Amino acid sequence: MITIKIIPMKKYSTYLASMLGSFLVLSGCGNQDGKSTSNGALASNNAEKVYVAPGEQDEFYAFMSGGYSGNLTVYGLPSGRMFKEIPVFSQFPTSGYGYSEETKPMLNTSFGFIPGDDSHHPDISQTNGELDGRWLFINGNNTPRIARIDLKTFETAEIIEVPNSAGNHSSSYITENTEYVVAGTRFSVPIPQRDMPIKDYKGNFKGSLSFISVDPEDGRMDLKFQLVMPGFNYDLSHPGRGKSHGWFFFTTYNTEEANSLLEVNASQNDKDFIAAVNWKKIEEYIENGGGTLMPTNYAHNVYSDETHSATSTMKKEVLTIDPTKVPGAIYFLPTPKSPHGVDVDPTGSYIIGNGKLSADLTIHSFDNMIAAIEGKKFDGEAYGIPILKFDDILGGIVKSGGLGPLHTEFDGKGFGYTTFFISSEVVKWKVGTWEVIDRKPTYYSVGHGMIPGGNSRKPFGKYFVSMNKITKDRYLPTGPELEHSAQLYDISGDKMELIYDFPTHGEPHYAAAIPASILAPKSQKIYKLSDNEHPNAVKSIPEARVERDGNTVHVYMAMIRSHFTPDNIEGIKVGDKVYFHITNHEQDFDVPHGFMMIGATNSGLLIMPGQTKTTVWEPKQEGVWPFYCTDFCSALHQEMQGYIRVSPANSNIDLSWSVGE
Ligand code: K7E
Ligand code: CUA
Repeated sequence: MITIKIIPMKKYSTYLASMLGSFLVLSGCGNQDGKSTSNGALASNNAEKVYVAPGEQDEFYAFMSGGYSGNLTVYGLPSGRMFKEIPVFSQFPTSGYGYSEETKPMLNTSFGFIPGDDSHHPDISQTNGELDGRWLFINGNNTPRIARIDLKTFETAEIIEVPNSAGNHSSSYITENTEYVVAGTRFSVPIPQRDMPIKDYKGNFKGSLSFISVDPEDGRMDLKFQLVMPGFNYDLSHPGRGKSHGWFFFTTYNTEEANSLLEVNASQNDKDFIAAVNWKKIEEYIENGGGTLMPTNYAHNVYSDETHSATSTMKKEVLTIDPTKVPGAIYFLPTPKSPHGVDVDPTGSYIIGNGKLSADLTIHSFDNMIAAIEGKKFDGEAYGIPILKFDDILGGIVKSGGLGPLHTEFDGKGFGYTTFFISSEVVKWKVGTWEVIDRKPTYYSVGHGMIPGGNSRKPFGKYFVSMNKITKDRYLPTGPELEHSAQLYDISGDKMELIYDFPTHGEPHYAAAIPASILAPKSQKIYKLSDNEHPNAVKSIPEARVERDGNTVHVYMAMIRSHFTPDNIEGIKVGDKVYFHITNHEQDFDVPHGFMMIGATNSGLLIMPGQTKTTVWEPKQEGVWPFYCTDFCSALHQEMQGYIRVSPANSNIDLSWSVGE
């Protein structure tokens, strides 16, 4: 017992000392630089670069993942102004998402109703490798899910659960025609899940890589197949593009297959792997009848803009692929130092491994990889999957001089920008010559960086956003909890220039941005009342009514500036369950109405023009109880209210309702 503990602890402390040592030295000088450069950043020409005058609009939309908020926030660039929080995996009282009867099914999973998650990586749909601005995909990391956001309505349109997965981290990146959105498991687990000793992990746990097809017309997702890979940790992923379209690359760490104190035990191998997956080969294999259907259970939740309601369907099987059965489809690229991000340059020629315990960036060449595969130059295999030789596939090394590279973005002008967590900086380097061009500090400990379109064949290389993990002294203190900090760099010139800081919500691991000129013209303004197919919609005032069915009461209600129809209801009894189905009759942009009922153990609702939403109230006490509109909708907003008379459970007062009487 004792020896087992002592050996790793020794390594552990050496390792920690070396990592912390460099962290303290580098972030220490980063701090001091901070004081001086931040004065430089206040130069008036920099202020002008981010100043969006009152009434003017931003150049880009930036969608920042919400991390542990489970949501997605929308910002303008360069102003850093927040426009909206889009609820995705979490209940959201602001709008009633996840609380209204219509949206509860969106949060259904095989584990039941889950009101929160941890969202990491948004990615915008593409056509021919360019952002098309139709949808945005984002992963739920904890209870493995992928959501699709409709970029016309900026609402969550669909959530698909990913079975046989745990820690859906290498997600939700898309191929260059949005053929697939992928998911990869961070934690390998028994597949199928079963009761077994944890110590038997090695060789028995598996990691799934899931390919989810996206319907080119309506964006609907469908889990096409799942590769059942060796039990490593699959961390991040990126699609090939251009010449490497048809391939997908996934980083792994913990090829040691350790199941305890990974901090030490998963850092033993000098190199882990990037898994290169030829998904077109796998498609062929499936077309020829390959793959095995495995029984499973996962939720597929779809929201309809016509019925304004979501439905949840439980799916019962998944097509699994044994990688050793598809020769030529999967290879391992040895990559030093526990790589975190894997990124592919806009031409698709280079695959960048960001070895997080390293100073250097390993660049694999796609052409070299293909040549090595064709020459069958392998360096052994892992669980039947061929390992290519490091030197054969190497395209170059960026001797960065930084420490702890995590992620790389591209500007479309031939440069890569890599974030370094430990040395708190972003380093600009030249694709092909691998020389370092520029470096700037970040405040502090940057995770991902983001360039609008940086994940596509055509980036818009004007700004770089650094998403930092530590905020410390950047803003006024707000108690122990600080929002994370983003920093905006102007990258239009040779040298990067830090021009702005702004706080972000939750933990934006990654972000995706797109020119406003692509999205803004398509942004929907209202829902047409005439298209409303909600089964409980009140589309004309005479349809407003109240109906009793045993102890259940349905209130079919309409709202328009500045009253509810009906607004007085009598004949409700203690112990009833009252459903309010409320339709907003406005047909003007930006005129929502809200609804809150005293004592309702639920959030309120915010109902958009033309939309119907439902909430439940269970009156517990006799009396006359008000409800009101929560959104200041007109000069007579305070008049937008109503009463419900609640009588004893045994009373015989008839149900009645009225407005204006
Ligand atoms: Cu935070 Cu992409 Cu989840 Cu790196 S990940 S930082
Ligand atoms: Cu409707 Cu305020």
